[in-house]
Amino acid sequence: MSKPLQIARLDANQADFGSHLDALLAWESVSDKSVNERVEEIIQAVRQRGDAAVVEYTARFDGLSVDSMDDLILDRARLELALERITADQRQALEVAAERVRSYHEKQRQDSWRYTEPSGTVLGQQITPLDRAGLYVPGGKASYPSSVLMNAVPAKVAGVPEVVMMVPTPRGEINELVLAAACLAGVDRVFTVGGAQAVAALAYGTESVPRVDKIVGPGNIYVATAKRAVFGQVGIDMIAGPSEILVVCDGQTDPDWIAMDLFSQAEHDEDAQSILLSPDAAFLDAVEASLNRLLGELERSDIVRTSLETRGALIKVDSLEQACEVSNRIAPEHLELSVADPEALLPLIRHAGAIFMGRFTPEALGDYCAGPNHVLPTSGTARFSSPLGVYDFQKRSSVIFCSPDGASDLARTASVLARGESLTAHARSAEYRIKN
Ligand code: HSO
Ligand code: ZN
Repeated sequence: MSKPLQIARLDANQADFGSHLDALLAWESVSDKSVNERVEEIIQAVRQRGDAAVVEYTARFDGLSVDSMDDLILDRARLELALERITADQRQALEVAAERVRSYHEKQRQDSWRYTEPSGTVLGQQITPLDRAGLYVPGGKASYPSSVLMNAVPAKVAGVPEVVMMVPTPRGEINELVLAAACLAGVDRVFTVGGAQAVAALAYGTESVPRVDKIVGPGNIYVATAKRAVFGQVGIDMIAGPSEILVVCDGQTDPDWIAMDLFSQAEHDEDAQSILLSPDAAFLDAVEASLNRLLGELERSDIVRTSLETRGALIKVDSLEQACEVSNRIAPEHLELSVADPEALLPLIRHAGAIFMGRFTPEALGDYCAGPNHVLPTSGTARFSSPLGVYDFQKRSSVIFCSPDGASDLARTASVLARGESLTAHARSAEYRIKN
């Protein structure tokens, strides 16, 4: 028997609950000065020396000594080869997931619209996709084929003609599942480059890497810092914090199921956060027992233990309604409503990245194949932001057409406002269009 799990037990009605909760939620993305400086240096080198700098950094950081950038390019034929190399089961699962993610995201596509006023003036909004998107895929333990689908499929559904992917392959280790997912998602080109140098190449372009308009996808501290640094030159998605799950349970779900749901986020990394809220104290005890019994069965039990002991909590609430209030304060990335009647609680939830309804909807299904995106706002940012979606790869342009009559009318208003701002040219430009 390994030592018992030290997970925090709290009561939402204890006097100092607020400060306990704040301490539990506190998480700062490390913004290390030395990381900033090194990232800045890499970005400048890639801007100035293009491919040569990318090749050098790839040799230095990934232990890949290649002669030129050509050796770091994987074309569509190589992606198709990856599809052949994975098992039939894996291929089928990826296909099912890609198809479900695609159908869900089709619904998000925004269409252009317009309306005509009685004067004949037409107003509207034209929707266009980005020309080119860049997708970063981490190497190592966080290299997820499912994330390739979640990032690339919405871009393709939006109509982005070219999706370029960057994935490091330290010492030449290639993840065939990642390439197979890229193939199914319709990724156009892949470079086996990672880190800040990959972000810099996407943001500024090199002889071989085309400059993109937006960079999406998770990454380590170097990648996140580089994305922040190139923001403005290109668009970026969110800067993702550690994964989180909040489970609200009425005490009637099998405690083993809830324990495993909590583990499922904790196993992402040591900083991940798993919290359970229940009005049933005996149920919290039962889940704690399940956590202790099942922990040793996990491949990543060390990561899970650290995550649960430093950032996890089992919290007693008065009622499911109070659980929803606490949940709104947390604004979790993932919220499971593991209760008999989740529909009754749904209207009480104001801030959550994704809401999993009922006992048969574990977050893991959403992570892979339910259809909605698994790139979600973390660290309380669900208060003001939304899941990654097709809309992140579409832009809006306003469209204005004035008929002669419409222009004449509008010009009177514009002229008054322009003169109030002492902008004579604006006023006269408008007044030329007034009919006399
Ligand atoms: N739960 C992660 C996504 C993921 N899970 C990928 C498994 N693979 C996002 O918070
Ligand atoms: Zn996950």
